[in-house]
Amino acid sequence: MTRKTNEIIAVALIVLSTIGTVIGVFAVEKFRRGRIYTVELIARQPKYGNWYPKKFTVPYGKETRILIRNIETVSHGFAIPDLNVAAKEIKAGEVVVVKFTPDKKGTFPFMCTVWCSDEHLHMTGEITVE
Ligand SMILES: [Cu+2]
Repeated sequence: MTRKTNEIIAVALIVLSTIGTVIGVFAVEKFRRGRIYTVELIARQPKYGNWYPKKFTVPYGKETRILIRNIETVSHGFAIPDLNVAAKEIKAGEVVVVKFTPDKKGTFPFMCTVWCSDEHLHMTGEITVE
C-alpha cells in the first residue's frame, strides 16, 4: 500500500470512530432520559395558588425526579415524609431537583417545610405511587 492509501485509511478510521462515539453518547442519553420519570412542580403560597399540580402520580419503582420551581419572592421547602424525600430551602426564583425511587405504593401527603406565610400549614398536596 502507498503512504497515501494508509493516510486515507487512518482518516477514515478516525472519522468512523468519532461518529460512532457521538451516536453512542446520544443513544445512552436517550435511554437514560427514558428511564427517569420527571414531574414539574410549581411552589406558591396558598393565597397565590398553592402547589401546582396539587396532586400527581408517579410510577412505583421507577427513578423519579421532581423539579420544584419557586416562582415567588419568599422561600419554600418540600418534603414527602412517608417516602423519605426532602429538599433543602427553595429560595425565591430557584428550581430545586429532588431524586428518588418510590418504594411504597399508596397516596401520601407532601408539604412545604419553610414558614412562607400565615397559610403555610395549608401548603400541602398529595403524591400517589402506583
Ligand atoms: Cu410554606
